[in-house]
Amino acid sequence: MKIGIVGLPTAGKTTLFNLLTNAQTSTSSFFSGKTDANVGVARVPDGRIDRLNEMYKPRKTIYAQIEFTDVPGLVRGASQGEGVGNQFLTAIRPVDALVHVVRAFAHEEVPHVEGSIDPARDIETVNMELLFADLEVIEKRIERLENSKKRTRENEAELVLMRRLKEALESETSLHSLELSDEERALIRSFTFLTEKPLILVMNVDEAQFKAGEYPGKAAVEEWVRNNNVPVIVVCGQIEVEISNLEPGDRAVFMEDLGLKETGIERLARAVYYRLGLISFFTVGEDEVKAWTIEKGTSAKKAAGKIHSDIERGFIRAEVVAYRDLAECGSMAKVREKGLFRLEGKEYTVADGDIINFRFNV
Ligand SMILES: Nc1nc2c(ncn2[C@@H]2O[C@H](COP(=O)(O)OP(=O)(O)O)[C@@H](O)[C@H]2O)c(=O)[nH]1
Ligand SMILES: [Mg+2]
Repeated sequence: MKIGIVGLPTAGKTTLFNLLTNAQTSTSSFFSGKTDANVGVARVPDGRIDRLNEMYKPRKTIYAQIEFTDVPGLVRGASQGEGVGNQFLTAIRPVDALVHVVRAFAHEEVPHVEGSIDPARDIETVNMELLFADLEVIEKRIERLENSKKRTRENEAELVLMRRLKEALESETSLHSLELSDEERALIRSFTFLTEKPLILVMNVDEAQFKAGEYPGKAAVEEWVRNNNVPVIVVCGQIEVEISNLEPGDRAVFMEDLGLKETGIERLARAVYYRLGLISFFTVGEDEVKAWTIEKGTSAKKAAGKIHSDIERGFIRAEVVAYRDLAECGSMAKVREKGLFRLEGKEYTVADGDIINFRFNV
């Protein structure tokens, strides 16, 4: 799974990227003018894997992973060449979802590019730049189709669709919220439009705002979020950096003092999974404890195919235990004793947190 991080300069994108991927990419207190993207892999935090790890003490522990791409800041007019332009957006064309980091924090030494803190305005600015980037692609395509001498029936249909997309973007509707048939979605998939991607907002607040549960323009942001059906999670980049610099043992105390049950990174990972309709199942053993990411609604047989096509092909049955049952019972023996060990067939819909052992025959 791939996620792109977008936002204005100095919103805290690279700070978040470093936290997620344990990278040491330098952040900057001004618009750095960089034009290349940072790419890194984040381990999806999962307390269930931590616990399974303690139980099985496997030789290898494999968490789910998300690849993050951190691109330079978009500025107002980037599509017209302002700042460093918007060509760097090609780096996030292949991603599955966008995380938009919005700045709410105040910081005297780090001026905001627009001179003031106004998250709702910034959300609009970045959205407009994403709309413009898609519009540019669509206009080129329309021009090509219109100018081609011999147009097939498919070309005609595509032209009609492209004009519809153009109209939507011009009225500031993202392609994600546009009603399209499955066929139409399939037709435009290869264009990898940015506004078609699921979006998650990360509001980067400072410590005072975090503690107060308030930030400038919160009401306007919440209205935008409701109207556009986009999840927002509030994170304090500063606190997250401090947490990540602590020894694991000190972390819990520090977080408890702040009234935090989870880090912002954990909440973000969960929001991404939820937004993309993803769940995890686990395979366990002395050799390896591993998290596998699948779409909600996936059958046991298809899930087996995630591990290996042979296991899918030769699927016999799935031995399933819910993580929560194992955690409560404390051991597999107890799980069996209580009758919580299940045998499921190929049509079984895998649930989040299922621990599965596939029986197969090839
Ligand atoms: N006070 C405060 N400063 C932050 C926070 N997040 C980032 N910064 C600072 O803001 C500046 C810009 O951060 P950076 O991650 O480079 O932003 P980017 O341009 O969006 O990648 C850096 O000096 C960071 O240290 C935060 O939550 N609070
Ligand atoms: Mg940056």
